[in-house]
Amino acid sequence: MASEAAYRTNVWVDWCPACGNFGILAAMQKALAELNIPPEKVVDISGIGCSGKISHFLNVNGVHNLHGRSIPYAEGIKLANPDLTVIVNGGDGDLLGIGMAHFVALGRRNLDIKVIIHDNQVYGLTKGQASPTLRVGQKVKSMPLPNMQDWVNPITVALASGYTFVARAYALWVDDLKEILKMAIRHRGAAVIDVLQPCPTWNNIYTPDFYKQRLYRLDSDKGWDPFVRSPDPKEAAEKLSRAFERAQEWGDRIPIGIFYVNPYVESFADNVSKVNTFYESMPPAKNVIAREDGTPVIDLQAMRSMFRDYVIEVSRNNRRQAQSQ
Ligand SMILES: Cc1ncc(C[n+]2csc(CCOP(=O)(O)OP(=O)(O)O)c2C)c(N)n1
Ligand code: SF4
Ligand SMILES: [Mg+2]
Repeated sequence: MASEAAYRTNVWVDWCPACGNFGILAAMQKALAELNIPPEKVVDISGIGCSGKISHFLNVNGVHNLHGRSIPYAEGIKLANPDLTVIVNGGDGDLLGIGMAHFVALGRRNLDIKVIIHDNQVYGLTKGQASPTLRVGQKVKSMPLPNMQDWVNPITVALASGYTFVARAYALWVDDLKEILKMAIRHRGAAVIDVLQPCPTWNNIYTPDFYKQRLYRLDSDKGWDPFVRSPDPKEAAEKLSRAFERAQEWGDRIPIGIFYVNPYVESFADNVSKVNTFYESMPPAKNVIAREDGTPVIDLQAMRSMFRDYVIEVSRNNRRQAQSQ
């Protein structure tokens, strides 16, 4: 097992005291260490928000990306180099507001990427406006009026979009979150973990006290089995429907844990391999682009003149066509 310290940078962690993001960072470092994945084999892509700063604090490859655009960026990286463990960290605003279309698209593709939603129900970085996970009628500290829009439920959206690993965790229960993260990373397919993350600076509704009184673990219920254990579509449909039902629960009792896991769905990479038989053995990142002496394999000079000849030919044809009309 690697040491957690191997995944720490020396960048000052500037989140507010008692921010739930600290728990998510610690759980990630522990999970990667216990899975013994070398830092150079991990890529963390984050969006803009307090949550997005995490890629500076994790000693792995990282991209602090545009607001809402982490998922397509991650998809490009994973497709180019399937050997990498690709993780997206984003806020509830980043992933479920501006980035919602990409969030849905990743579920449809079932590409092997892990999405961690830092669900604090606010736009933390921009001073506490309502995010897409704040309920209608609620008013957190910095809002002048109660929220006029209702929420989106990250679990039901993920299930409906086709994610094959869907879970919810709590940022301050670091060991539980770490275990779920490890399972998500081991799962081959699109995974999402909705992490309930207290924001003590702006969110005075969803506080640690609020959660302490309501959270319960799904696996404390003896009959709960979220794992699809055979390729039989009937079993998947039944487990999916139970997951949808359980995801509606948000009141005196709030479930955390694993809602649904289906390892039998083909991923986008499997489908790419069917079209391009070389993809698996020679994905783009493994293509040889230079000889041992550093000269490029492709003759760029020849390509340039081929391209020039092509452009000249096209413009000649266009001119001829225009003259004949
Ligand atoms: C394209 C674009 N639109 C808007 C913003 C302004 N902006 C920065 S962070 C943010 C929301 C952050 O909220 P969330 O994604 O929930 O992250 P948190 O800070 O809560 O972790 C917004 C709207 C931006 N940076 N880029
Ligand atoms: S504003 Fe909220 S989410 Fe952002 S660092 Fe502070 S406590 Fe954390
Ligand atoms: Mg947020």
